[in-house]
Amino acid sequence: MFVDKAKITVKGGDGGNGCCSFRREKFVPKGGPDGGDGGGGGDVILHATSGEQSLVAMMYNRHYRGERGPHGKGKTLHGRKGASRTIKVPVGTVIRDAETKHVIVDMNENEMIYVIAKGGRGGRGNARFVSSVNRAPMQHEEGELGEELNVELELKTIADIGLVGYPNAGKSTLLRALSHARPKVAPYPFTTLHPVVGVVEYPDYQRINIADIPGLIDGAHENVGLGHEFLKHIERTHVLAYVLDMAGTDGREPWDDFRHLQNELELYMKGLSKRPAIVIANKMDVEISAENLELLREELSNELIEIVPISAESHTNLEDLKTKLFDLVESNKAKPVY
Ligand SMILES: Nc1nc2c(ncn2[C@@H]2O[C@H](COP(=O)(O)OP(=O)(O)OP(=O)(O)O)[C@@H](O)[C@H]2O)c(=O)[nH]1
Ligand SMILES: [Mg+2]
Repeated sequence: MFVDKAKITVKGGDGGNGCCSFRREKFVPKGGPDGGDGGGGGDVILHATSGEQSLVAMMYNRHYRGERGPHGKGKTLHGRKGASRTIKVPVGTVIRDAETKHVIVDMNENEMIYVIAKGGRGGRGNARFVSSVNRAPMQHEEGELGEELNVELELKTIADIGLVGYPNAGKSTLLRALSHARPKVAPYPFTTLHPVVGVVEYPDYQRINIADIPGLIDGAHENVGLGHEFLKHIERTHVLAYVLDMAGTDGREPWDDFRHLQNELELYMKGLSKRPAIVIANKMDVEISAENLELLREELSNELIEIVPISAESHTNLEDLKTKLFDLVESNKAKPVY
């Protein structure tokens, strides 16, 4: 199951109480205060990792707590620090305060760590309060409470490249051919129901991420089809790759597809269609495609966009495409995307 929104409660562990105690031992009169400090409560920590693709775990578990710090004891035994609780989230998870809706943190980098709820400090034991005028203090502190808050998590996929196309254009077939990701492929629209990120590897250990995004149709920005729920996963990709069905399998023309897709993106978010982009002309193994490719080149002759003909199914020209995708990502990487 794919979940890209969740609401959870996080609470740092409470600190343990400081102890009030006096040393009592045979032949040691007036042993003095020996109450130890309470341990600090454990934190709740967010950890962004590329190993997670969805927030599904948070649907089943909505409460996350750090461990309480143990109380201090006599003989100046201090409590240890309570164990912290780590929540793994996919890269690209934005965390908001559930009440104010303010963004607390954007977990936008792999292996990023953030303490979302601090554990409370442990209280001091009476051994800490000795002074020259008070040799037998009874004073000791309670542990502080751990921080508690309600937060909303929203996943906005981050990838170098987003595959944008109508249903059935062959986006998932392409991602399967380029990476180890295994999105489902089938000859009916809306096979892909949620974004899948695949890693494309290059001989010199370089890699780029490509996100397969569910098919868009006209009106997607108004929530037609799978709608803008999924357009948000395109927002944070550096480069857009328009995947066009050159065979016109579903009775549309590829150049119309290209214009309509651009239009949908622009209506959803101003400037989105101006992102660096490339056109992937797919299904070139079908006979009619060659003719359509010529027409597409003519139609787009005024645009500064490169058109790469391929066949995702028969793996034709994929090496060339890989190189071009890499170069495009490299030359646009420095610019932040939001
Ligand atoms: N002839 C031919 N068929 C292809 C090619 N690439 C994909 N297909 C077929 O097109 C159909 C749709 O492919 P998918 O990869 O599922 O398409 P998609 O763009 O991911 O579709 P959605 O997930 O519904 O948006 C499947 O039947 C594929 O076998 C290609 O290069 N040539
Ligand atoms: Mg698909």
